[in-house]
Amino acid sequence: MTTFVDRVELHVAAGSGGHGCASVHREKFKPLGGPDGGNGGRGGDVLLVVDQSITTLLDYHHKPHRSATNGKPGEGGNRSGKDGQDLILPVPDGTVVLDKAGNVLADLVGHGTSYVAAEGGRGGLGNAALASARRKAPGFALLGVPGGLQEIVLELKTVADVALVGYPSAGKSSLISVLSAAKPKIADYPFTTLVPNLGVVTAGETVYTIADVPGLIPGASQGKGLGLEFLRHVERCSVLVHVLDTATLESERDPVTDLDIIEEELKQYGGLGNRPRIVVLNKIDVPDGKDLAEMVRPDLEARGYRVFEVSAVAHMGLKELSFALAEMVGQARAAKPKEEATRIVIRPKAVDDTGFTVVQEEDGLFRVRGEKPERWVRQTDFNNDEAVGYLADRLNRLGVEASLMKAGARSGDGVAIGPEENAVVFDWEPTVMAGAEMLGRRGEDHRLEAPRPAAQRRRDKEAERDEAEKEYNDFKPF
Ligand SMILES: Nc1nc2c(ncn2[C@@H]2O[C@H](COP(=O)(O)OP(=O)(O)OP(=O)(O)O)[C@@H](O)[C@H]2O)c(=O)[nH]1
Ligand SMILES: [Mg+2]
Repeated sequence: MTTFVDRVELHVAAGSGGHGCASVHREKFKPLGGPDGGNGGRGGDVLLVVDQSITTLLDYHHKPHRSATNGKPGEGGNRSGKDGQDLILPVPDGTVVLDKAGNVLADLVGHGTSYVAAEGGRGGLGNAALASARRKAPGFALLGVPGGLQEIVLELKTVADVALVGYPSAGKSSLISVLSAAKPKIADYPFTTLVPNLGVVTAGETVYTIADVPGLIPGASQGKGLGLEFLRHVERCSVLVHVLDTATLESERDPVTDLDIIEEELKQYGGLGNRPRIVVLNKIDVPDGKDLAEMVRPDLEARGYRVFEVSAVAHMGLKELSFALAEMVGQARAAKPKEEATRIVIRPKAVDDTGFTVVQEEDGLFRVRGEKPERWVRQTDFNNDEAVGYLADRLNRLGVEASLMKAGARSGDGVAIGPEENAVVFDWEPTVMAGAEMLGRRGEDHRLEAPRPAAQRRRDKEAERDEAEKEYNDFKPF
């Protein structure tokens, strides 16, 4: 059974906003008491939050679809709908968030660091909130905005100060087991370690973490053995340790050749070139091993490496090694700029919410893009003429009409608002949109003067509410 997963695709859906309510206050002997439809609640966000007690992305491997709850619709009597609940997804320290194309969206390091992976939709305003001096009795409300849907990739890059690399069976896991309290699996067959192990070492005043990765073999960069896949777990380390086997029985191997081969594979992986490295010659409890270690030591030192002779099994040279590592980790930490606060909330990249663009596409279609126009379209109940008129007013006030005109759009041209896969397309009627005011002042509800029979009004209202509710209930992102 898998117990460790370090890369998952995650589909997150934030909650949708609840629809606003269009309702008219009713009292005995006071048939039209004014609009009293409440606002819809906000949809919940989906947040990723670093939790250091979590070490694997396994949960998300099993359940890759996560959604926050929707806001509730507003109700008559000025009752607002409840907000949806945020969904908090705990992730391990060192989780990198990427989009499907592989672009890094966030790098989550430090307990409590959080990232809004999908934003909840706004609730729609009820007709009470939409009322104004000019529009005393709006017969419509705004729809809730659908919650954001995101497909993201989570990748775990273990956060360790020291990383051990080397051939299979060189003794990397054995070293972790004797330097720290961690108890990784150790055995005399290659590729015992299938996933990185992490241990905490205390040397004097310094406490640091040490990790190993599955053994590397020649051709790892071409996918031989377990390949280089796990090297991302060493990317964050400040010190690399080459663990070299002085007691291998394979005839074509010796510590210096092993080192060259591992270095070549690291080079293929890339990005680790400037990391300080030291060499550990392990298994000097074996007499031949000790001899070989003495023999290669000058050669390695000539290349500029600090060399440590140790035996993980016989506990030789360990203290010296762990203090040397502590010193190097200390230097690396001192060189690093102090991290401000660990708790940073990173939001998805800010959208410019004031602007919009109008572009004529090859097929003649005019496309309007912009946070506001796109949201307004989603908030509009297209079955309600008054709501459509309100949308036209908003677009007009933002200057969309004028820009379309400037871009050469003429009556009857196709206009799309939104991205290709999710746009509202209509035939442009500038006189209707720009001249919306000419059709009579919107909001002066003729029903105030000549009310429909109460039963009819109730039926209309119920039908409207039913429809809004149905749409709300039907909205299931997955
Ligand atoms: N004699 C001797 N044997 C050792 C020493 N260190 C490790 N070994 C043995 O070498 C074998 C491999 O050790 P591991 O710690 O599992 O090696 P590894 O580098 O983690 O190997 P992979 O996980 O396969 O990459 C085991 O049988 C260990 O007992 C040592 O200092 N002396
Ligand atoms: Mg191992």
